[in-house]
Formats: sequence, structure tokens, C-alpha cells
Amino acid sequence: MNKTTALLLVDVQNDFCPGGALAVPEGDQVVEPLNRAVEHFVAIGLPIFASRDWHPPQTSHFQPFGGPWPVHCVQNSHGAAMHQDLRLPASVVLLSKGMDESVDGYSAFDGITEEDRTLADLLTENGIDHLYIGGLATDYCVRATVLDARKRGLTVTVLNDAVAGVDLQPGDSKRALAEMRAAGARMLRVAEINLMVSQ
Ligand code: VGL
Ligand code: ZN
Repeated sequence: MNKTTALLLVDVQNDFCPGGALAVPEGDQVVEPLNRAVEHFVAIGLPIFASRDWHPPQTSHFQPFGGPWPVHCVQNSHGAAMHQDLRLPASVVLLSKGMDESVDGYSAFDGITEEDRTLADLLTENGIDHLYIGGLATDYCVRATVLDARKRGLTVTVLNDAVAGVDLQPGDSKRALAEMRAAGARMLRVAEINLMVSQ
């Protein structure tokens, strides 16, 4: 029984893919493995969450307003839309984050649903204590989300062939993965999900 397991896709949005405003090299290559992960979780009836970076036009997160990043994932823009090839089920629970004009909002735990629910509340209510996590970017939002989940005592499995990083400094993603591992996150390839997550 894996009633306590869920999949969490982090920020698989156009702006983090090649051609986007904050493109992650090979960011689009997480889409196919994540589709396979989604199919597996749907097939066995386990919940799927997806976060999105969802910024206001003006935020201290953006360079024109003193922040570290080029303007990206502005609410309702094409860049903020999920990658068109990502196949999300109708049952997906969407979490929007980065909406506060003075908060970066890297972690999916900073996100809220349309009904103002937090990820932490939803996990608690549904008895979920193990998250499988993949998406973008390894060295920012995936890292922050994984470390947050570990701090909250959740079991975390990173789908390490379904993440990609910005690597502003060479090696950032590699270091981020090492940090996640040191925090107790497990690493798994998408093809191995069926061995670990079953009915
Ligand atoms: C992200 C940088 C800025 C991410 C979001 O999704 O990893 N990175 N905003
Ligand atoms: Zn952002």
C-alpha cells in the first residue's frame, strides 16, 4: 500500500525551458520522464501536485526591482504556462507561489491553491508523508522544496533524471543534489518508480 505517497512536479513552465526568459539548459527534457511518472501515479490512483512560479509584474525577485532574476513567470503570461507537452491529469492540485512582491517563493511549500490551501495542509489532511519530486530548477525551486519537505519530516524521493538546473555557477545543480542527499532525500530514476510505488 502506498496511500501515503504523492507526486510533486515543480515549475515545469515555459520560462524555465529553452527559449524562455530564465531558460534552464535542457529544461524541456524533464517533460517526458515526468509524463511517465504522472502516468504511473494516475494508474495507481495516487495524488499529483504541481507548483508554478506565479509572479506579479513588479517584485523584488526581478532585476528591474533590485532582485537577482530577469523577469519571468509573470502571472497569466505565456512564459508562466506549463510546458505544452506536460500531460497533467484533471485531478492535479495546482500550487501557485512567488505572488508576494517581496518574497522569492522558491519552495512549493510557499505555494497556495485557488482555495488558499497550503501544500502542508493538504499533505496532512490526506495522510501523505512521502513525496516523489521532479521538475525545475534543481538548484533553486527543486532544492528549496526538497529541503523544506525534509525539514517537515517527510520522506522525499528526487526523480533525478527528471530535474534540470540553472547552474549560474558551474556545478550548482550537482551541489544542490548532494545537499538534498545529505538532508536525507533519496534519489531514483523515473524508470524505477514502478519498483518503489505500487498498489
Ligand atoms: C526558480 C529562479 C527564480 C525555479 C524560480 O523555479 O527554480 N528559479 N524563480
Ligand atoms: Zn521566480
